[in-house]
Amino acid sequence: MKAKNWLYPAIAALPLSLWLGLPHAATKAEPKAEPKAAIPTLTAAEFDHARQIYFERCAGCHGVLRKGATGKSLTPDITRARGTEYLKTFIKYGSPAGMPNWGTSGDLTDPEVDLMARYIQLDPPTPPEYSLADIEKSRKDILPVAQRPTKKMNQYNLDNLFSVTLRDAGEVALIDGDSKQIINIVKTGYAVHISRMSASGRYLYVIGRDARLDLIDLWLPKPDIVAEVKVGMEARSVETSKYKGYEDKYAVAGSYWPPQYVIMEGDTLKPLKVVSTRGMTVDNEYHPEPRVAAIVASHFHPEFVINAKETGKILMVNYSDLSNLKTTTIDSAKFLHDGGFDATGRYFLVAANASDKIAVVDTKEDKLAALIDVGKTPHPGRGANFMHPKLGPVWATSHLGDETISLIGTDPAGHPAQAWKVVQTIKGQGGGSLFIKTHPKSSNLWVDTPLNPDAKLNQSVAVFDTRNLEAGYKVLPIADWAGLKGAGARRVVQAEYNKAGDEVWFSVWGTKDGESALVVVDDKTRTLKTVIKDKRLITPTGKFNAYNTQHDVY
Ligand code: DHE
Repeated sequence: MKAKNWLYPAIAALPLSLWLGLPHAATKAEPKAEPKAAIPTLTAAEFDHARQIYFERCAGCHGVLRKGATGKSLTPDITRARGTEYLKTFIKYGSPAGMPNWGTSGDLTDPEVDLMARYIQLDPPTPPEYSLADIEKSRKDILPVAQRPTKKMNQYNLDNLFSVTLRDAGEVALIDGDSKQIINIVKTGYAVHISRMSASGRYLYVIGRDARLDLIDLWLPKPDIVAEVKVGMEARSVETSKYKGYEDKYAVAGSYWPPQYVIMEGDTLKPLKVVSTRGMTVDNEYHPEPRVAAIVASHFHPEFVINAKETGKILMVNYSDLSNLKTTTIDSAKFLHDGGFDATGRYFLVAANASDKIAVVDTKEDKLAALIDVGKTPHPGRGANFMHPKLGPVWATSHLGDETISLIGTDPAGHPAQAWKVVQTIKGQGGGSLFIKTHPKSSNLWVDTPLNPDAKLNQSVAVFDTRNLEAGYKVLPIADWAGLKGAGARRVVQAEYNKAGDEVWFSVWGTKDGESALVVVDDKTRTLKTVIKDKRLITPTGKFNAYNTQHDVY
């Protein structure tokens, strides 16, 4: 029996038992503490199938070693005590605190729900390590630098290009934001997580969950991939050097497994330095799997801001001398996840989601500016910056675990009384929110709720007027507007503005075999502008407007 080659090509040659790092579950002796009857058994084929589903659906929240982060710890001592029936219910129906309803959404069949409930009662397999040599071996110079154009060779308005993740297709769609036409559909890694722009706006980097990083050259007559590398087994984040003098020079990708980051040449993806994030948590306990969550590039120093999820350590990695790498380690709170800059670009606000806190880093002074208690499981995406009519500049986050939206004051010089405090809490539609968004030219604040188990909530979006938050929100039925055929999930996820800030795009995330769409809303009138439908738009989720992503506009 073999590991699934398409997903882990670099280790496909290894015997499965080595890749699992454990005796195979189907033949494994029972753990000592539990009675034999309490431990489910899986056939080898079932185990392989479950491991694949776990990677695709569960590992992101619960961790490869299942020690928990955004999701709860699922180590066998806990799962066996819960038992198969309890676990099946949870997996099938989800919870308002953010566990997706995998069964009722149609993502998993009943037998798969049953399989996963049994699988997570077995010991988690440990994947292998991945060295710089492994990374280099995986690299493909598809169009070498010498053969690339020296100027832009197309007529597209690249500032208004959207890179759209087609999650289950393992592709991104490059869409012309002006004409709404698809420019190209590019084959990428599995379930691309984010897209990031190089400082110059020429290169687009997309990272798959399977840690495949693709470099897209937007200057080609038809923008396409020019280099590719696999940086690990599982990843979520990528960023490029933005400091003056280092524009487009380096890229950095963080992996979930192995827990490490790699700094590469920006235009070839040649790996230059790999650094492990394993070590002590902020509570001074060793953690074997501190996964790399959000990464941003400092505008004040030649530094990457790298967030190690499980340790709660924020690493300010100075890339000016890679042989003598200087890193300032900032202690914050455990379970760092996603975040964005304040409107000035000086402060980086990141959710320590399972700690219910937002950490604020001063990227000029390389210090923790504050650690702020917010609602349950904050999940801002990059967050939303706007001018509060009474309280000055604020940055906002919504939450996975409750319906609140926390507004945090971000102007210590002009509004010291408000700085780094939750200055107002407003209530949205419900829990299960993932992303909140506004634009400097807009007074709309959009809050999605794609992980709320109630279809009414996960198929619509709430919008507030930032000039009058007390008036509450209006609900727009985005999924209804998409007019999709057939049944199944159609979660409305992640608002993203165009460059001008006068329209806002939503994904209507359908099933893999069904229809999905992008819905474009006129920001001023909050009415439907257009629906982008195409049979190639399979499960769209994240969308990244080139200009807004390049310039940290949100
Ligand atoms: Fe994400 C951002 C991790 C599930 C869509 N997501 C991020 C970031 C991290 C992360 C670390 C910040 C990257 C950065 O800024 O450098 N996401 C994870 C997970 O671990 C998790 C919880 C589970 C998993 O298995 O991956 C997870 N994320 C999802 C989804 O299910 C989403 C909704 C759909 C999808 O495509 O997978 C999803 N995540 C996104 C998007 C962003 C993101 C769209 C960027 C938002 C932005 O506006 O910047």
